[in-house]
Amino acid sequence: MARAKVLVTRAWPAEVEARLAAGYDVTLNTSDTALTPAELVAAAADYDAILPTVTDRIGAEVFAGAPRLRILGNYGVGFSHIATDAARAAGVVVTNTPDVLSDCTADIAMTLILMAARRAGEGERLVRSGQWTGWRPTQLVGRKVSGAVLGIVGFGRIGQALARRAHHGFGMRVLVQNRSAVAPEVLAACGAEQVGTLDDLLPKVDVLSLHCPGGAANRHLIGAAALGRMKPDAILVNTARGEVVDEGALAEALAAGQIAAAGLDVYEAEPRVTPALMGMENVVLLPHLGSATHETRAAMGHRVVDNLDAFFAGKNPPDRVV
Ligand code: 8YV
Repeated sequence: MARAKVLVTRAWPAEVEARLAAGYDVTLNTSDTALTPAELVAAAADYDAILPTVTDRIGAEVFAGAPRLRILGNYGVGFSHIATDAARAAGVVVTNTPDVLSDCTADIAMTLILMAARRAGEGERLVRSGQWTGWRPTQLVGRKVSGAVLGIVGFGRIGQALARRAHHGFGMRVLVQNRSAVAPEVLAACGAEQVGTLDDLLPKVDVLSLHCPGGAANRHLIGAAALGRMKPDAILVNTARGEVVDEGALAEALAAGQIAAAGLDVYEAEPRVTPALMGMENVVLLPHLGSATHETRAAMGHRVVDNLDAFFAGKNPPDRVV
């Protein structure tokens, strides 16, 4: 039987590329250049499987006509870059990679909390500039993280992993806002308390960390109105999806002192960042590093291939989202 034809849209960890090459008629992206929209449409006509990342906008046009494409094995847990309704209508299966990146993404959220609260980016820039004149009691004084109140929006696997770190490692009080009721034992495991609505949560927290899905439903969930309900000394952290935060409104809120600082790993139009944020000392900007460890990136790749193997063996892939 002919091997399934598989396209990998970006360069992946070598061990996973080798596993793919052993099982499939695979096309790798050795130059690691993002595909154009036209190349993605053409690929859907040529391949049984495409393995995209967050840098590939898989719009409805990819599913138009009668593509050869049968499965999209997304490399990543978030899939708001894929037009899932169009995939469903075309009978194309979509899978993602949950679990394996929860710890590392929670680590990056904690990194941003600490960097924003303790002014680590500013400090690093000061040292590198050669302008540091030595220790002073009033230099780069930030806010204490231990014991502060952390608000978590979206209490899935990553939100819970952050709550464990924050509560057990830093003695933070954790408040949670989630679409559905969270099981009492899940809350108890990290001393967390669920509040009713986002509006209830916002005025109560010293740090707000976002862990909900992206996409149309949560677009600009944190905009001018939400930012206006936060404390003036609060910190906003986003490791979820860029579209959850209205970047323009965030820049205005920071400039007006409505909130104190922000830490961002994701952006509305990656790799572009709202220019006003780029010049602000109280904003920490990371280049979408959430899952960027050797261990996790390999595990994500293997998770995609596990899904692919199940699909082409005629089984339901374990991480099927469409
Ligand atoms: C990935 C992420 O690296 O998994 C996700 O949703 O945001 C990142 O950790 C990225 O999406 C790769 O496609």
